[in-house]
Amino acid sequence: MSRKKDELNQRDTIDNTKDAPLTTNQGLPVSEDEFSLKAGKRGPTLMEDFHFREKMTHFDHERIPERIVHARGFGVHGEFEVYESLEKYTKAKFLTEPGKKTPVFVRFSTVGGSRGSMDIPRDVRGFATKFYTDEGNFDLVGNNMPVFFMQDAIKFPDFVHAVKPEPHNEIPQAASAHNTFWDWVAENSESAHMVMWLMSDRAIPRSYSMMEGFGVHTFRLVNAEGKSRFVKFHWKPVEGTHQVLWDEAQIINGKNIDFNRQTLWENIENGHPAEFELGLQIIEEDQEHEMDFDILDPTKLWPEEDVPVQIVGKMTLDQNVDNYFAETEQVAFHPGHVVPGIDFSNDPLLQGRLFSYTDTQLIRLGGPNFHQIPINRPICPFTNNQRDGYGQMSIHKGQTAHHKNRMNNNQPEPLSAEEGGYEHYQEKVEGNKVRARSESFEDHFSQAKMFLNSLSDTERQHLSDAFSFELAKCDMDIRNNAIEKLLNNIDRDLAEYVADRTGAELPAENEESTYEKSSPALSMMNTKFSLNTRTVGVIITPDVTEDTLKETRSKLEEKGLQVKFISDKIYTIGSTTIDETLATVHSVLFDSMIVISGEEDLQPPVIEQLEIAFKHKKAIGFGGNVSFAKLSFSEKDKGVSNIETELDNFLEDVKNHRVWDR
Ligand code: HDE
Repeated sequence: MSRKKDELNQRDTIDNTKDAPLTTNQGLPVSEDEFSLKAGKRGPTLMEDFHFREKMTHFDHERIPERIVHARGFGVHGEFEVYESLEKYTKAKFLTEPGKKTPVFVRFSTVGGSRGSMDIPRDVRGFATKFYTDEGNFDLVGNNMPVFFMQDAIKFPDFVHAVKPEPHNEIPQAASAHNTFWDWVAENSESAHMVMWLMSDRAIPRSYSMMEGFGVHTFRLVNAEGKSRFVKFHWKPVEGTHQVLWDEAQIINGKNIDFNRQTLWENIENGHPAEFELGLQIIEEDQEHEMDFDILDPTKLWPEEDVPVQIVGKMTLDQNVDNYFAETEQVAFHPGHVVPGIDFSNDPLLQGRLFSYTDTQLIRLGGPNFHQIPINRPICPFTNNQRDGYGQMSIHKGQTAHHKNRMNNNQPEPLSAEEGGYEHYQEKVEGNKVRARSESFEDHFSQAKMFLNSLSDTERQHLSDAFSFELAKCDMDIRNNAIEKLLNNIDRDLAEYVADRTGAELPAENEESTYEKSSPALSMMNTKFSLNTRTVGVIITPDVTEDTLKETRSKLEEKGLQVKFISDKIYTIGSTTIDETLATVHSVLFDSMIVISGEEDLQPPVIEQLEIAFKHKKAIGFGGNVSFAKLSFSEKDKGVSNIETELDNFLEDVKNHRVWDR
C-alpha cells in the first residue's frame, strides 16, 4: 500500500506518530515547551531562550508564496498502467510496457481563488499529473477543459490580472463574475470558445473523480524510428463527467468549503479510488492541415467524432498524502518535463509555458534545488554538474563539477538517443522574426458555436443562465460590450436571452456564427453513469426503529451507496449511531436524499432540505409513514420513490445523477 509514497519519500519521512522525545532542530531534548525562559516568573523573557527563538522563527517562516494561479489544490498518489504497448507511436517506456506500474502524483486545483478559497467556484480546474517514470519525470499539466482563453502566452499575465480579484479592492474572491474579467474576454475574442466552457456545467464539477482532464495543447509522440505524430492527451473519468447546479454550488461553498477535496479524501480513505483512463487523439504529420482550424491553436479542440480518442491506459488514484504542505504544496509541475518519445508542438501558448513554470518555482520554492524536494524527485537516478544554491540537500562527492572533463573520465556522460538520451524532434523551421499571429488562428467563433450546438436543452439553459448571472454582476457598458463582441458573434438567441435578463442592449445586427457542426462528446449527458461513490443523506425522525435503520443502510450500501443518517440531534439506538444533525449537513452535500418517519410530522428544517433537494433535481426516497402534506411535491412526482416498494427506481435515479426532466 505505501510503496508509491515510500519510493518518493525514501529517507525523508519523520514519523511523528511514534514515541519520541521532543527535541530542538539540533536534536537537543527539550525539557519544557509551554513556558518561555524568563527572569522571574513574572519577569521579561530572556534573549538567551534559544528554544523559544528557534520555535518562533520557524513559525514566522512557515508560509511560502501561493501559486499565482491554481493556488488551491488537492493532491493524491496513485499509479498508471498502459493497456497495450504504444511503441507504434512512442518510445516512452512507460507507454510501451504493459504490466508496468508507473507511480503518479496528481494535483487537482481551482485556478482563480486563493489557497483558502472555496472548492466550487465557477472556474476551470487544474488536472496536473506527474509520472515518475524510469526515464525521468513526465508532467502532464492539464485542465478539465480542452481549450484555453488565449492563443499566445504573452497574453497570460493580462488575462490572469483580469480574472483575479480586482487590483484596487481585491474583490471578488474566486469568481469571474466581475468587470475586469468580462472586459478582457470581450476585448480578446479568441477567448470565446473557452468562455463557453467556463459558463457551462463543466466549471462546477461534482467531484474531482467526475471530471475529464485534457492536455490542451497539441504535443508530439515520437517512436523509436524517429517518426512523429501530433497528439492530444485526455483523461476520461471512469465514473463519468458530472456537475452540481450553480444554485447548489453557491450553498455548498458555505456549508462545506472543502466539498471536493473532502469527497476525494474520504473516498480514498474508504477504499474507493479515483480512476481515469488515458486517451490519445492522434493526427499524422502529413495530415497537419486537414482540419478546418489550425491544430496548433489552443483555442480549438479536435472533435472526438473526427479524431477518435483511443483509450490506452488507466490511472488509479488510491493514496492520500501524509502531509499537505510537503507534498501538495511543494509539488512543482512543468509541461517541459518530458521523456524520450514525447515532444512539443509549436503551439505558441505551450512554448510560453515552457518558460514560465521553472521561473515560478524559483520564487515559490525558494531557489534552484526544488527538484530535490521528495515529491519532485525522480525515482530514477539523476546526475549532472549542477551544484550549490539555496537548500542544497545532496552531498555531491568528487572533485569535478564540469563537463567536459578528463579528470573524471568525462562522467557524468551524455547518452546518445539510441542509449536513451533525450533528443528534440528535428522539425524543420524557417521564417522571418515577426510579432504576429498566423491567419489560420483567426476564426474565434466557430468552435464556440459548435460547443453550444452540442449541448442538451438543460445544459444550454444552464449556460444561458450562467452568462446572465455573470454579466448582471458587471457594469452596464461591460455587459453591452461582452454581448456585442462575444455573444452576438456566437449565437443570436443567446445574445437576446442574456441581453433581456441583464437589461443590456441587443446589437442591431445579428452577427452570429453560422457554423453548424456539433460534437455529441461535448454534452455531459452522453457521459458514463455509475452508482459508485454516490451519497445519500437519510433523514429520520426520532421514532424510527433501529431495525429500519439497519435494513435501510444494508440495502443501500449493498448497491454501492454511501449512507449518512441525519436527525435533529446525534443519538444512538441499539448499535446504530446517527451520523449527522440537520445543522451539520445539508441536502446540497448529497447526491440524493431519503426521508423516513414514524408517526411524527416533518419539521421545518427537514422540509427545507427536502424542498431544496427537489429543486436541485435529486432523487428523493421515502419510507415509513412520511406525509407529503407540508411539502410542495408528492410521491407522484418524477424522481420521488418509495424505497420499500420501488428501491430500483430510486437507485436508477441516483445513478442518472439528476432527474433532469422533473
Ligand atoms: Fe498554467 N501555470 N499557465 N496552464 N497551470 C501554473 O505554475 C502558465 C495553462 C496549469 O497543480 C503556474 O507552478 C502560463 C494552460 C495547471 O501545481 C504558472 C500559461 C494549462 C497548473 C503557470 C498557462 C495550464 C498551472 C502557477 C499560458 C492547461 C497548476 C504555479 C501560456 C493545459 C499546477 C505553477 C499545480 C500552474 C503559467 C496556461 C495548467 C504561473 C504562462 C493552457 C494545472 O507557472
